[in-house]
Amino acid sequence: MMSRKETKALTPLPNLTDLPPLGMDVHSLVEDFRRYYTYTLGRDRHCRSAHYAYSALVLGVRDRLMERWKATRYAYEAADARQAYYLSLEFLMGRTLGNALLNLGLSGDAPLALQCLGLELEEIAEAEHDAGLGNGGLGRLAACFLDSCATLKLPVTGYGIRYEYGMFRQTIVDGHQVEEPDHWLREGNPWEIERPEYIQRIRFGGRTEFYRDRDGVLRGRWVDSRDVLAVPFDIPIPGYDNGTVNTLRLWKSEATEEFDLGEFNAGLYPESVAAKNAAENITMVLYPNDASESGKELRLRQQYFLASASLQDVLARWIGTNGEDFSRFAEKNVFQLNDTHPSCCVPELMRLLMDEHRFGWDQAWKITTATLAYTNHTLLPEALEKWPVRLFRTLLPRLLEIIYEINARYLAEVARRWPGDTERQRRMSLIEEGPEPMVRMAYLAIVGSFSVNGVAALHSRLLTEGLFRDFYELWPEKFNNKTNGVTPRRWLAGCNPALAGLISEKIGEGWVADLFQLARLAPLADDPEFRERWAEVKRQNKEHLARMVKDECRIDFHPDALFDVQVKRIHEYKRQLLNILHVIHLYDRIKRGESDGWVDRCVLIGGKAAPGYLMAKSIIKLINNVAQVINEDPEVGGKLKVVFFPDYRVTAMEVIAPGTDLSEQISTAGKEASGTGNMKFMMNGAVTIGTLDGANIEIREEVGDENFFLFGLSAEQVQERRRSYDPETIIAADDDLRRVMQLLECGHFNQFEPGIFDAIIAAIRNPGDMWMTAADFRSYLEAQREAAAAYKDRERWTRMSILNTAASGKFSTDRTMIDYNRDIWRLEQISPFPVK
Ligand code: 26Q
Repeated sequence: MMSRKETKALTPLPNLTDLPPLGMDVHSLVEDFRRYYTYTLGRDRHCRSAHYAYSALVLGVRDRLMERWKATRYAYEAADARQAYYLSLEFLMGRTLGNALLNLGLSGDAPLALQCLGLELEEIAEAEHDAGLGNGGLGRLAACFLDSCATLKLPVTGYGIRYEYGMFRQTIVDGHQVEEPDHWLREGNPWEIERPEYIQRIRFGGRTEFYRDRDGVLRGRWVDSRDVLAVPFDIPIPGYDNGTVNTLRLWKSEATEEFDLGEFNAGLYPESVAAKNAAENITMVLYPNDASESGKELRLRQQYFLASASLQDVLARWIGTNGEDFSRFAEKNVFQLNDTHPSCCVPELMRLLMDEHRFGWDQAWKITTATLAYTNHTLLPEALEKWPVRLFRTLLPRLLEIIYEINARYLAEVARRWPGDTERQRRMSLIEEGPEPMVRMAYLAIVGSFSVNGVAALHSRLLTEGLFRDFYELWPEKFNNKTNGVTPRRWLAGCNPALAGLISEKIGEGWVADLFQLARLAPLADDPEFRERWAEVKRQNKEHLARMVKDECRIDFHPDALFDVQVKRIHEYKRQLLNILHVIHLYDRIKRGESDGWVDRCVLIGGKAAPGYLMAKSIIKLINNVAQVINEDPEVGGKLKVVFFPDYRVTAMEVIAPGTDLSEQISTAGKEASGTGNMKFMMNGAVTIGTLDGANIEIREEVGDENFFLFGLSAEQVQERRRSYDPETIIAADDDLRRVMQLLECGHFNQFEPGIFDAIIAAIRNPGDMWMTAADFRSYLEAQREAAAAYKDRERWTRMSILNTAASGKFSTDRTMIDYNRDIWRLEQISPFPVK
């Protein structure tokens, strides 16, 4: 590997980058494609690989983004705009091409241009790998936020990590999940621009030294550290039809020049290469856990690496224009922390201001707590991040000192507010005492931020009543709700062109950037002709989904059947188990000849399990075994089909959501912070069967309870019932559940694999079952029966479908970003300079 050397500085001519705008017509696209394909990529008509056609197209599209990118940056600079930075360990972007074409207004002309060359866009687009730099909801939310911020012309930059390996690819072998590495960058990534001119240096290890600076002030300084470089790669984020292009900056770790082989004693050659590797390992792989993984040093390195690189980048830009005058820094900058993962920002910003920019504690604290804001994404106490103090001491010693100082000063405030309440001080301390003392990252984030928000109304309320109650009592003004959303560009206009076309035909195209306009569809639910067309589009989308299921799972889904879908990470609280118990019940009814008034159903379940989460992996195995028994039974036939769809990811959801009738949102109430898949399904005209959890509550409020299949205990009832929960009695009193348990327990689905589902069975029967699967079984069955009856009445179902899409306006991330901006960021919308 070459080291990074300074190149000689140039004085560029003023007109070096002044160029006429690129054509946005079919002819210009064709010409550019040919030039890139032939000269830049050096291919000709003998080349059969879709990769090069894809690359040639992307290079042409990227040029058009590039000129808007510059025009946007200049406009932000000229306005001296206040800017926000969205810091996230995850950005689950999926594919970029289709979205870039849509937002640039090229989704009509690009396919025509390719047609002129005898190529098909759909086929070429398949060559793009998903950028799977996230686990699930939190990562995809970050991606949707970026799209909406660009669309709203908000000066927001995303900061993340450029993982060499993204979310693992999931294959299913004998019904078990098998993980394969996702080397998504192997064929290069034409969307990224490396920017070595903005490299930052990140410290690890070492110790603190105290010294007197030139004014005689005592200061700390981090010495004997082992340093790593952070190299930025920028990805353009276009707004919809508005000329704005924002930036997602992803950091890659590299060894510093000190690791250069030449500088090492020849005898230490292997050690020096190993040390270099350790530096470059930091950004090697995404942790595939969607709940915190305890104690892994490399993960803490990643978190600090992102926090430090991003803060230093913003500070360097500030100093570039303002010198060391930070008086207006907090006025002009705000950092949004996506969960606690980047919460090292709290002590790191303090360190940078004090140790590197000579601030005193109070001034530094003022700036820190005026610029950081924290979003929480979980209610599960066990998922709150904690790191061993011991690990901080060796890896980030200077940060630990600062955390202790923050803690001492803030606990003094707690003591002033509640004198003598030592129990409360212990509870609220940033340090959890015990045999292995831990840093409580959520508390650190709350103390260091001026805003703390949850992601749905129920979630935000439960945070202030439960998990963060003490903090709410201390600082009620910090707490607020920001209900999640999804971007309608990807999740309706992009993934469902047939439905988007029908909608635009009736109400115009304004809805794409103003989703509340979908409300104008509601009256059309009474128009039989419109319903007919709506149903026809849904049918086409179901055929498309059925083809994908056939290709992936070798099972036939008939589009007349009710398509019943649950896709999300596999987790006990999300209760894929409840879904499969219902499937077993349907099978039991067929086998017992109880199929009067039957409604044919195709059940699709998909999602990844964290590799170390054994229960989640058993649930995948159970779904696969149940599917096999049902699909192979000729007596069941077309009445019921079940698949476990492998490798669920962004690109799969783009086919799944448009083809779904019934959206399963069945978490134990009080456990799902928000959910966002629920919103994608609703937007695409699926009806929800769900509990009163997360954003389901707001979905039901918007669409009306007659257009939503509600079941199950409320969050309050769950709490209440926990004390006397007795699944044995529930099972004994419910013939349907008893028979389902009997089928499971007699080994009907694991004839040749004795005992493999024992842990699952025990969990259902356990009075301590946190997820209370048996408690909601009966009510779930009844809701499912209602859903089937509603589906049978095609007119009624289509009406419900239309009304769901019509009521989905609130769940656009445009609305979410307007809320963040009004209450937290307070940015001005800034129009880019025209591309001339
Ligand atoms: C933390 C530390 C170490 C390793 C991994 C992690 C980690 C990684 C990812 C912890 C949590 C996550 C992801 C959480 C997540 O996706 N939460 C979901 O966020 C969505 C967006 O707000 C909500 O809609 C979902 O309800 C919530 O579960």
